[in-house]
Amino acid sequence: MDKNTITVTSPLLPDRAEFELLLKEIWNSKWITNNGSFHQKLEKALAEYLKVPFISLFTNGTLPLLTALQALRITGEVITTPYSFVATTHSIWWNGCRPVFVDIEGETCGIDPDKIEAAITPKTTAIMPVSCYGKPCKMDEIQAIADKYGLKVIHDAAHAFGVEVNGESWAGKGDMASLSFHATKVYNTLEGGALVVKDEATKKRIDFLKNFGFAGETEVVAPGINSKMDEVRAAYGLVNLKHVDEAIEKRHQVAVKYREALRPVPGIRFFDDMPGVRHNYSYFPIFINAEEYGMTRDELYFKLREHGVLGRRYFYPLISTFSTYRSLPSAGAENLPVATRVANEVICLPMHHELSEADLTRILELIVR
Ligand code: T4K
Repeated sequence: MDKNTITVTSPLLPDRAEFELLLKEIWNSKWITNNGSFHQKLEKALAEYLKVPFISLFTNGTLPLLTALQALRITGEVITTPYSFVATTHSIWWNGCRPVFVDIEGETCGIDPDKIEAAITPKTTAIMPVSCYGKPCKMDEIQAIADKYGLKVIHDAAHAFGVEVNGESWAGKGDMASLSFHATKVYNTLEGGALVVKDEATKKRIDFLKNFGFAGETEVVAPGINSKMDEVRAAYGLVNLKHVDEAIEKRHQVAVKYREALRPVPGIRFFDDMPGVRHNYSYFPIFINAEEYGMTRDELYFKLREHGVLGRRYFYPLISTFSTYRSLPSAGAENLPVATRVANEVICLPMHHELSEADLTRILELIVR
């Protein structure tokens, strides 16, 4: 890739000297996976950082979703959003359940609680909302509906690392919440992820499930899978955690500059901070009204690309339009008008801790007209 290319994100890398010291410890101990000491330390450090009671590490952010559905014994139909990364819906499918798509609202790009009840059938057992871009979805309303109908809530919080609402961790919301520590996320462990759970017994069950179902040397208590994080990634994660607040602050400064420059531009909408929320600025989506802006979303997207600015159209196309899912009864565009419109308007602008003033000037000169 040309060195002048500006990518949508850039991974937060840990201090190498510090990481190498931990690597030496791993080499000396010869303990490289299966709940080693760095794995245990990272679980403890993350539970403290995220202010959550219990957390179980995974190899990525897809397997915790899959495992949460297993652990909660979800069957039948699961209500979810089409406006997400495809892993959200795949996790439902891999559990032999049917995804039921419900439209989103424009305020957070999360599932619209006002449209959930109409999608509930006798087969519905769970709701899987997503806090898209790290914006807190309308969880109070979603949880109230779940409680009324006896449904479980599996919260895909892949984007919401470190997000807090009125001092409360957003990763604690839902019966279980899943996080992604992929390279493209605010906090990464190369690949990685986690499941946040509410009590020790549930954590124990999750820990069995991610280790083939083993409960001790000779006892298998469930049809588990292998999704354990290894020691190298756990050590990397421990060092990276020290720098994540600084990275979030740098992202915040980028958001402030984008907003300042884009606010006067007709036809471009973006999110402002929400009151009481500690945001993580994981993405900076803008939404283009072609008529007012004088250019379509795709015209702007390809113009940016031509000039080496690689924004991304997260989340276009909608999951419901992929060939695997488009024949589902809930997948039609007429059922999903807001998601369909938003997917056609969005560009996520480059957003990371290393963007320079010169990068921002280059990006904004291409957009502001
Ligand atoms: N739920 C939600 C709501 C999610 O968004 C995701 C993942 C998941 C669940 C599942 O979590 P994981 O199983 O992935 O942990 C990316 C990521 O692969 C994916 O993690 C993420 N969501 C999704 C939204 O985006 P791509 O295909 O867009 O990534 P890629 O490889 O095109 O990278 C984008 C840019 O990032 C590159 O142009 C440059 C930069 N980059 C990327 C990588 C991988 C780097 O600088 N270094 C790197 O190593 O999917």
